[in-house]
Amino acid sequence: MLQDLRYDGVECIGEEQSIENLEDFKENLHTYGLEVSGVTGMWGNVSRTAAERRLLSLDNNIVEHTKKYVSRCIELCRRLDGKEFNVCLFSDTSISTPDFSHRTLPRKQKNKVIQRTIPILRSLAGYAQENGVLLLLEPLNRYATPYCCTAAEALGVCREIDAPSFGVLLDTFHMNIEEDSLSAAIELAGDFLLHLHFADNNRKMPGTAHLDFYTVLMALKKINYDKYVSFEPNLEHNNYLDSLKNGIAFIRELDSSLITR
Ligand SMILES: [Mn+2]
Repeated sequence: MLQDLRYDGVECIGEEQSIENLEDFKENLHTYGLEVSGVTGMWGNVSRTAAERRLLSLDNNIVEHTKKYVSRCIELCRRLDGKEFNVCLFSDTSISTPDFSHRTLPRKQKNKVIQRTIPILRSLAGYAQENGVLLLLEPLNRYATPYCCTAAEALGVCREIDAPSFGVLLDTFHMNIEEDSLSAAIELAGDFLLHLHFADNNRKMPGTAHLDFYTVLMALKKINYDKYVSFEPNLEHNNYLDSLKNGIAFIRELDSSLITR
């Protein structure tokens, strides 16, 4: 079905119990000519377990617990023949007040906190490399975390880490909230951009709201982006088939119009 709709692969969620029998799952996908693009990290308020994953913690047990989670997801990704796994920067409430205006926490303080993750991410990037997997930093938005909300911030971390296995994942839903320009953010990320999540401005399937995917696709074309893009919508209903069909038809059509325009 996914193949008929012109999907090339699937992105799996970073919870080990989400896949019962890994080998069967892989074989099923391959039968239909589908690949696993990668594994996406379960961070923040998606679940109580996810909320316990915080790379920016003053409690070393939490940092260690989070490092173990990332390592296990890297291994899961390798076992699925996937290419990438993403981290997001969540912190303890004790070291960050919510900053919904970006005016509560001074930039200097934010950078100082982000700096704490550099050695951790560097070592995890090394582990990712050993496993043939890319470790990607995904900027979110101010309502999720005050740390790392833009392509520029993620690139700053990337440059410091300076490892071939470390890059950036951009998500159009978060970009719509935080970036001045969708295309400028993509162009800035350039060769460091190794995966994208697509969702519309209201986090529904692309094409259902008003995010400018034409501009997004044009910018991707400009940087010669040739990696995976995966849909990451929150659907309010269970009619996945229609959403899968409409989302990819919308993006494929827009993409082919770029060539002929
Ligand atoms: Mn995302």
